[in-house]
Amino acid sequence: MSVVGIDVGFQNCYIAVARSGGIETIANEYSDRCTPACVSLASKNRMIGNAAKSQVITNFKNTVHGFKKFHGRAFDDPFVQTEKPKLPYSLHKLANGNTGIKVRYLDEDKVFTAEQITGMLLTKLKETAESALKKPVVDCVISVPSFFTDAERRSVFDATQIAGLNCLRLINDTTAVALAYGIYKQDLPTPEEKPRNVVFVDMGHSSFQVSITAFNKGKLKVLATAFDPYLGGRNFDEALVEYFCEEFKGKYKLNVKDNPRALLRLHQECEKLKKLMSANSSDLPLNIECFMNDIDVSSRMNRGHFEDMCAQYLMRVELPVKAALEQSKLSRDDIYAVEIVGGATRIPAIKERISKFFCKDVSTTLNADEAVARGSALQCAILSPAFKVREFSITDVVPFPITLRWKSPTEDGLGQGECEVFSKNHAAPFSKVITFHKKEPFDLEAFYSNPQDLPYSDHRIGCFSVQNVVPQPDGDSSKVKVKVRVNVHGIFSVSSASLIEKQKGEGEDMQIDSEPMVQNEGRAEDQVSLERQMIIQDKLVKEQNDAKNAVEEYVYDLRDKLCGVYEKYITEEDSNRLTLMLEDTENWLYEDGEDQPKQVYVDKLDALKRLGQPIQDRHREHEDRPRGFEELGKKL
Ligand code: ATP
Ligand code: K
Ligand code: MG
Repeated sequence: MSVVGIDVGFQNCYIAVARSGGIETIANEYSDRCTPACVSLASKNRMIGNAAKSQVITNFKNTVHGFKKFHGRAFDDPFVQTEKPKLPYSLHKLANGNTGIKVRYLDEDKVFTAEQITGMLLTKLKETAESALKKPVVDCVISVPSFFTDAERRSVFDATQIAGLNCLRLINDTTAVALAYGIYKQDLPTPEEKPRNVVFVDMGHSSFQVSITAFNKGKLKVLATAFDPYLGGRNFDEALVEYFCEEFKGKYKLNVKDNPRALLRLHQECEKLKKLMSANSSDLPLNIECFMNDIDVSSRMNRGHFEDMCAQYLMRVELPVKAALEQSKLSRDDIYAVEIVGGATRIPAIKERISKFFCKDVSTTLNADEAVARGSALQCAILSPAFKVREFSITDVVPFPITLRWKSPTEDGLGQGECEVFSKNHAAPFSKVITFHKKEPFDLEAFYSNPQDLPYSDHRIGCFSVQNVVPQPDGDSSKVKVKVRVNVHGIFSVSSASLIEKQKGEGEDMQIDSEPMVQNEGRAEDQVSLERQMIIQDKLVKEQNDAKNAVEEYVYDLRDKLCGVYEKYITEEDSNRLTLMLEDTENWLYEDGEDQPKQVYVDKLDALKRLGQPIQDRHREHEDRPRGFEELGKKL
């Protein structure tokens, strides 16, 4: 059984695995521990991760990135509508109202759901984990932002199923970080002592999350979470992009925004510049050759100017930090440490603001990029029977209060009511039993209590119908016990209901029909099988490419050797004939042989090898001979 944790970031994904030596983050086939959250669709196959990122500019219409926030979101959602014009690829409204992604794939127009795109990304991450572990990966823990609502969580969960993963838990980013921080600490207070309170701050590319967590030996309890779901590194990139677009309009008369390729390049360069400014306070150059209309552009920027430009974003840093502290009811003196992770916390002005608020230096004891994945792998290890790990109990919180409203069809007025079943920062996972007195089936509607606080346009969670409720034999109402639950993934449900019979005091289970407000478009089985087909297609294309490359390599290798080491082992005439043949093959590879079935390349290579092998054999025989004598000599 696999023990894997995956941090699916807006920009960057990391995988950590548990091995006998402990938790390790693993590298992909590019020796990169970071896999870009990027999927590129093409006429024959898909490219995912690093290979897709290299297509961002060349195949911009079909290279999908920045899709994490489309999970479970309506196409008409204001966030989706503000993103849409900024994206190089197209969005499409799905039949269920959700956001679809429209691309050209296998020479056809295709619309994929966010679940499918994340499913593709997870397929790649799964394969990376499998090649590191050298065994199939199924069980895993995946991280999500702490502010993800029910619909977003269900959508990510569906994506894990599309990829054939068994997600043991969707863990909140900051909770994974807290686990990575706490599990190895030997000096935590005993359960009777006052807990150690630590603030965790994660600013990634798209969002800002804060949690305050209390640690005792063997356990952590999240006290509060707060967030700015729309504040992250990308805001700082965009500020730079805006600035240079304006400047280039005046200086070079260029309308960068009309040219998607140039705009994408500017984005990449601005992100690099932003990172450089974290380490340098001096004036830094920005140079892009052949930027647009054959014009080279150049400019300069420094940290002070950058911070002025981003004042509106920097101002927002304090708000979630303050909100978290208030909710935790702790004072600054109760805080033991402020641990920061996430790429964007490397911006000095952000660090300063956090540090100033707590009147304390921030700590960077955790790996800023890998802590979320490592914590997720630790959670997977705890949940997996296949792995022995220190016991550690985790209590998370509900990010937004949840209200339940009930109504029966006929009992009008009297049969209606509502109550808040989970308050903000209520412990999670958690089950509660609520008792109703009913004579007939009734409906329960769950929704987030405060729509205005929700970073999401729909505050409804789902509708649950409790079936088969009947009056008691004496005509009185029956006592119905309903269990409501926020599960291990942070997903709400009405998990069971039972009718208590007056005489016996025993419960009889009732049927519940549940219907979440937002459902994944398309049947799960169809999406799973489509993903499998695409995996097979990618594999075929890869095998075809490998076979083609093998022919090409052989041609180059043999040609080099014919004028080098093989020269003595072939007649001039044969050598000329073979060289001509190699040249023909090379030309063929660029013309008719550009796109042939794998077997054609295999046969081609065999034919060439039949001619090359005898020369190689003669060469090797000759090489081996003296060495053989030498070795013999030494033995004597
Ligand atoms: P999210 O958590 O929002 O889903 P993510 O997990 O993909 O996103 P991270 O990998 O934590 O995000 O961080 C990426 C962001 O950090 C990018 O905006 C990147 O430019 C920024 N970043 C990385 N290094 C630096 C640096 N040295 N200085 C400034 N910003 C940096
Ligand atoms: K990340
Ligand atoms: Mg992140």
